[in-house]
Amino acid sequence: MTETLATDATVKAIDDDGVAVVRGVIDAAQCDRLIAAVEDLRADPGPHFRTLSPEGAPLVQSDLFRWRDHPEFEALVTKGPLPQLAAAIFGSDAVVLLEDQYFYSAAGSGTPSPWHQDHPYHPLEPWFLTIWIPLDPVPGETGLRTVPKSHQGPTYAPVEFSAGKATLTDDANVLAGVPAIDDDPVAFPVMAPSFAPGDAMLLDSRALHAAGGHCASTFRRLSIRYAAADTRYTARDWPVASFWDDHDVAGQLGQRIAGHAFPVIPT
Ligand SMILES: O=C(O)CCC(=O)C(=O)O
Repeated sequence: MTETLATDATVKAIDDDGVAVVRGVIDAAQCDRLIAAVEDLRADPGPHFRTLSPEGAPLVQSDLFRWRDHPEFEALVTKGPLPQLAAAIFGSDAVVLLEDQYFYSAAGSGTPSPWHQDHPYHPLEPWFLTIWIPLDPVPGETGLRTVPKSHQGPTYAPVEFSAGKATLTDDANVLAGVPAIDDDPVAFPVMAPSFAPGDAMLLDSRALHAAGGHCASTFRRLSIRYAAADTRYTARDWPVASFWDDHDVAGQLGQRIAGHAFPVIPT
């Protein structure tokens, strides 16, 4: 394994709290190149592109699985600090690249990313890692916030992010809804660090988190998700992200997901 930004404290924080913040994961020049890449990809939306904001409202948009379409995204997700951080967290030499996602909020937008866990959107076990990175200065209190230790609690129903075309399959839901986190600071003490562009929040996929809100300036950020090498497809009796219908592994219970769609990244 090559040099990594992850310290023992980072690995322990993910284990104990489900969250760790790592500063300066990518530098200003790479943030600028990734901002340009987000704009290139917005101009050429993929099959999973969604406008999340209600019709007529200032835009909040997102797209997934674009790393094969842009060399800047490919370099970010397959080389350097991100896979190395994930490998250190999973204690392995290789990780599975699960998903790259960008979020774009236009200046003046106000559509938040609601409180949710990443885990229930994916028919996978065990948990996986999300690395969230702001590329622009975070406008106000719109950075990622989380409830430390919530990765040890219940799994709640996935929440639909999109005001337009749905992102979830429509299976019957058997899970309780996410509680009103901001209304109960005793039960749900929220951690809301400040971020500079290029800093990262690492999250266990079972950790409750939210982001967004009123953006006085344009706010672009990335969520890159890595899974442990032995991650397998499992059945869910609740809605999952609709893109799972497109994957060969869908329905193959117990099947490892590593393969063409979800490549193994050696570190
Ligand atoms: O940046 C955002 O608005 C949301 C990020 C997030 O919640 C996620 O990627 O799971």
